[in-house]
Amino acid sequence: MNRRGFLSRTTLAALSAAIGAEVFYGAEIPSGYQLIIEQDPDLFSLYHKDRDMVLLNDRPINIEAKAHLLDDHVTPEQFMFVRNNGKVPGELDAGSWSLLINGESVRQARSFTLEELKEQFTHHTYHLTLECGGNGRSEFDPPAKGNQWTVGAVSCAKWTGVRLRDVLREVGLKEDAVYIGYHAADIHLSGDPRKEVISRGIPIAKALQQETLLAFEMNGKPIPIIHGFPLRLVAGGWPASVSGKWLKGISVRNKVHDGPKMESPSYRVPCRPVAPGTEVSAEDMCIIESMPIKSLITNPRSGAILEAGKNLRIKGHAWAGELEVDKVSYSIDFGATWQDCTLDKPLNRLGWQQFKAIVDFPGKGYFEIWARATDSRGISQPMVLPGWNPKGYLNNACHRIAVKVA
Ligand SMILES: Nc1nc2c(c(=O)[nH]1)N[C@H]1C(S)=C(S)[C@@H](COP(=O)(O)O)O[C@H]1N2
Ligand SMILES: [Mo]
Repeated sequence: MNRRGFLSRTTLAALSAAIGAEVFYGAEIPSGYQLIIEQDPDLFSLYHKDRDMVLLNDRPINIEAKAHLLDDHVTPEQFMFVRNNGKVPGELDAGSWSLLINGESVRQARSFTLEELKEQFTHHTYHLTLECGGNGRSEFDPPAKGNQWTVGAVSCAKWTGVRLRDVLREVGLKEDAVYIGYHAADIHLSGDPRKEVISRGIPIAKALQQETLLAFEMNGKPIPIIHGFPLRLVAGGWPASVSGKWLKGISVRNKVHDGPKMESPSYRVPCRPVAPGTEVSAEDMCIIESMPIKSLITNPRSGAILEAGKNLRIKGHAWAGELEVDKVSYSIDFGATWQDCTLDKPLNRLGWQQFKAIVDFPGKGYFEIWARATDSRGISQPMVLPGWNPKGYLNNACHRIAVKVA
C-alpha cells in the first residue's frame, strides 16, 4: 500500500494557504493523517484575527470585533468580523476557479475563469461597508436566536474586482430579469454536498450599480480565505449576507431569487412594526434591502480612564446603507444636549464616513459618550432599541461608551 503522498497537490496548497505557511514535508504526510492544526485549529492564527476579537461560535465560525478595534478608516483583515453559515471550502484553487453565469433570464449561460474575468474586464476599487443584518441582535428583548452580535459585525475594507454589470452585459440579460442570486462553494454543516449553505441575491438594479463587484482583492491583496478567496460578490450598504463569499455562480432570475436564506424569516423584518414577541406570518415579512443609518465610536475605547483637564478627541464611523450620512452629533449628558461632530465625506459611495469631535469634560467623574448619526433624508438613529423583529435584525440604536475622567 502506498502510504505516502495521500494529499493531492491542490489540497496541500489549500492547507498551506490556510495555515499561512508551506507544510514543509507535505509530500510525506501519511495517508489519513490529520495535522495537529486541523484537529485543534487555533482559529485566530489560522485566519489572521487579532486576539482581542471575540469568538461567538466555532461551528460555523463567527467572530466579531470590539468597537475600538474598528478604529481604522480601512478595516484591516485582523479586525474584520467573520460570519460563516457553513464550513470553509476545502479546495480553493484560484488557478482553476471559474464563475458560471446562468439562470432563466440570461441570454446564454456562460462560464468565466478567474483569469478571464481579470483579463477581460476593467478593474475597479471601492471602500464598501459590510454590516451583518444581525449586528446588534444581542440587545433585543425577547431575545432572538442566532449569533449574539453586539456592535462589531461591521467592516469597511477596500475591495478590488470587476463590475458585475460589465460581466452581465457581456453575457446578455433578457428583458424579464429582475433579480440575481449567488452560488458559493462553502460546505453545509451537515456535510451533505447537495445542500447549498446560503444563496442570497439582490434586485437587478442593485446588481447593476457601479459599486457592485466581483472582487478578487481585499485591501490590495488576494481576498483572505475566510472572507471569500478567491472570488466574492460585494454589494455594499446592504446586509452583508448578499455579498457571497467563495463565489461560483450568479443566476439571473425572472423572479425574486429563492435560494436558501432568501425565504422568511431569514433576512426579513415585519413589513409593518409589531409588538415585541409577536408571531409574524411569512407573507407579512419583507426582505431587508439598504441598511439603516448607524454610527460607532471607535476611540476612546469604552472603559477608558481619561486625564482630567485635557480635551479629548473622539472618533468613529457612520454609515447609512445606500444613502450618505449628513450629520453626527454626540452627547455627554445622557442626551440632554447634543454637539455636532466634524464629518468627512465618504471615500466613495457606500463607504463609511469618519467623524471626530473634541470633547471638553466639565469635571471629574463617570461620563457616557453617546453618538447619533442622521442620514441624507433626515432620519436619525433611535436612542433606544428600534422595532423588535423575530430574528433580531437592524438594531441601529445609538452607540454609547462609558469613560471615567480622573
Ligand atoms: N458563501 C457564503 N457567503 C456569505 C456567507 C456565508 O456563510 N457563505 N455569510 C454571509 C453573511 S450572513 C455575512 S454577514 C457576510 C460576512 O462576511 P465576512 O465574514 O467576510 O465578514 O458574508 C456573507 N456571505
Ligand atoms: Mo450576516
